[in-house]
Formats: sequence, C-alpha cells, structure tokens
Amino acid sequence: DGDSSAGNGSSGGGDDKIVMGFSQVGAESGWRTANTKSVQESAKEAGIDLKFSDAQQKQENQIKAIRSYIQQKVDVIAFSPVVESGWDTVLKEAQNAKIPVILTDRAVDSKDTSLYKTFLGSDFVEEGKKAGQWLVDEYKDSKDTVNIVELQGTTGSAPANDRKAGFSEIISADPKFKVIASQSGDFTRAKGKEVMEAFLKSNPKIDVLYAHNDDMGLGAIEAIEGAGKVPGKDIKIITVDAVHDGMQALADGKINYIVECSPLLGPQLMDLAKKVVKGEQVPPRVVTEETTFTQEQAKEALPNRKY
Ligand code: GZL
Repeated sequence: DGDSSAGNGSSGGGDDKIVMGFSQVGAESGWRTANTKSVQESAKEAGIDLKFSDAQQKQENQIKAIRSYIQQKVDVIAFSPVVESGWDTVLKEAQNAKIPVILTDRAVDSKDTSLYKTFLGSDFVEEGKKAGQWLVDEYKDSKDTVNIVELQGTTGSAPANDRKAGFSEIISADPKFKVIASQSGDFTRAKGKEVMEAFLKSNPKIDVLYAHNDDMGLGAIEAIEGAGKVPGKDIKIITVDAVHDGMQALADGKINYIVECSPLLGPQLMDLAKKVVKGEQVPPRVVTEETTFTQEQAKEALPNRKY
C-alpha cells in the first residue's frame, strides 16, 4: 500500500491512538477562533491525540512547530499555512520522516504536490467571484463610476491572493467599477480600522468597501462611523466569512452582503487523517461547502449559527 505513511505513533497516548501535530496560523479573527475550536473538539470526538500550536501569524513559528512534530514522530501533521510560499524544505523533511501532511484551510504554492496528501479548504477564488457578482448585480442599472476600496487579507496568503483575483475578474467586465485603493489589513479588526481611516482621509468619494474578512469589515465600520458616514448606506460593504459578529452587522444593515467561508473543518480533517495514517487513498482536494448571505437571510440564519 505504498509507503508506510505513519510515524510510529510512539509520542504518547498509547500505541493505538493516532497522534496529530497541528500548526494553527494564530488567533487573528473570529473565523480563526471558530476554526481552532472545530479542530480541537473534532480531535477529541475522533479519539485523536492532538498536539496544537498557535504561530501568532508568523511563518517561522509554523516551521518550528512542524519540525518539533517531526522530532516527536507524530503520525500525521496538519496545518494552515499563513502564507503560500516557503514551505518546500520543511515539507520535504516531513516526507523524509514518512509523516503525511494535510493542508487545512489555506494552500501552499509548492510545485511538488507529493509533499502533502490533500488540501481541505474553501475555494477562495470562488468566494471573491461571489463578492464581485453581488456588486455587478447591485449596480446593474447604474452608469456612474463606482469607487471601491479593498481591505486585503494577510499579504502573501492564499485567501488574500485568491479573493482579490476572483473579485477583480468579475468586476473587470465593467469599467465603471474602479478599485481606487487596496491594502492589507492583515485579517484583523484593528488593522482594518486603521487602513480604512487612511482610505477615508485620502479618498473623498468611496462607494463600496470589499473586505477579505468580517473582522476587517467590522474595524472599517468603526472608522466609517467615526468619519460621520453611515456604513451599509453611504458606503456599501461586502465581506467574507459570516462569523457571528459579521452576521449581526449584516442583520443590522451595516454590512450589505457576506460570502460565507466555513471554519468548521474539524470533522473532515479527522476523517482524512484516519485514512491517511492507514495509508488509504484520499482525494487531493476537498472543497468545503459554503453559501452567501443577504441582510434578510442573516436575520433568519443568526439564531441557529454555531459560531
Ligand atoms: C480563510 C481563512 C481566513 C479567514 C480570516 O479560510 O484562512 O483567515 O477568512 C482568517 O478571517 O483570519
């Protein structure tokens, strides 16, 4: 059945329990908090011994964590790469140690796809396209220029690159859409507020904000209100994630549209890990199910949201 892909699982928890080393990006957003909870709870339910580390959004901390999991001879490594590039060396070390790797949430740009068994996560280009399509529909009867500012996610991360690409692909169909400013807010509320304040100072006419996640959108709302403008009316806002606080702002009319990005990857991750440790084949790509929300849909969905 090909290489015996598991380590010897000798790092605690008895020899029959699968040991997983997980390197998490950080705790930068409501999405990340929900994702961490999903991974930790699912490991418990699956009887998997989880070793978990928070990299505070630093790639070198993730590389250190992966190296320590290799030293500990875990059975499987899973991680959400904070940025797309710079992983080949450490992933080769895991491969040489015969420890399978599962990409969770974000992707890497390694050419050698044998370095990981599968990539479980959203299609971020699709998410960007959905955001762009809402805007095209919203302004279909208008001839005027639409001035857009964009709060990008973490520089170099797959969601930032792909949400930007998907969005601009759709809006480039009509020259009335102009992205007049685009800058990273690092997926956090604080940075989103700071960058939006700068956008407001240097751009007298902003019609739309496209924020790559709810948290930056929520920070931007504070900046917009601080400038005496009405979010959702004076400046239309589209965000991605659909975490609780974003959905509340959507229901309250401060955000106009949210493209969902599901953080609940835990159950699928644990199923994939069990298969991979047994040396079973798994699909190279598992795309998560997700939808979109208008203000009305948010009001209906809010009471039953898990996060
Ligand atoms: C997307 C995930 C992103 C979220 C942000 O899957 O990597 O990182 O959209 C989070 O909220 O910080």
